[in-house]
Amino acid sequence: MKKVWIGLGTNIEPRQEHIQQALELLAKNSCITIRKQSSIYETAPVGYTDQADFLNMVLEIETSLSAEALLDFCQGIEQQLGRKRTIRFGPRTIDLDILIYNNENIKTERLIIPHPRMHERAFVLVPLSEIANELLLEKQNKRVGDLIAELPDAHDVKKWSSE
Ligand code: PH2
Ligand code: MG
Ligand code: MG
Repeated sequence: MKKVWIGLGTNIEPRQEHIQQALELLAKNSCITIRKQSSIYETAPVGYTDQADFLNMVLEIETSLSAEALLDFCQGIEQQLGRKRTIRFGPRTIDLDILIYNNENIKTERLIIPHPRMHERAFVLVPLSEIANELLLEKQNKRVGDLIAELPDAHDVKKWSSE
């Protein structure tokens, strides 16, 4: 079994439903067990800023799937939830990013793991710190909690509630 962290993001309504459906589809796969899940956070768009705010969260899962097979499964969920790929970093019904896979370094046409931008993204690190504050990002040689302390916008990432 591999230990894997996955980041979820959505900024097209109904956002909460998209997250919920993605969680259900992941949980239904007999090769995947969700071990931990962060709260849901509301975050300002990063990269391409002329779009709606996101809901983001992070999961720790255990899986027998290879990284490629997990990517296929995640992309299948994105398609089922109606994701259209148009603008890079643009609006999406759901985005599932494999952040870390079994502490492996993977570089293929389709996949770079650890996720190459995760260490600088508050919308990834803040939810991740809730479930893995001590996790070491080997490339940066820093723990999640220490990386957050260096981010100017970490306090903008706030827990979201549906009420
Ligand atoms: N995802 C992106 C680009 N920008 N901004 C926020 N706040 N949350 C995201 O999930 C996000 C983003 C590309 O995947
Ligand atoms: Mg992404
Ligand atoms: Mg993605």
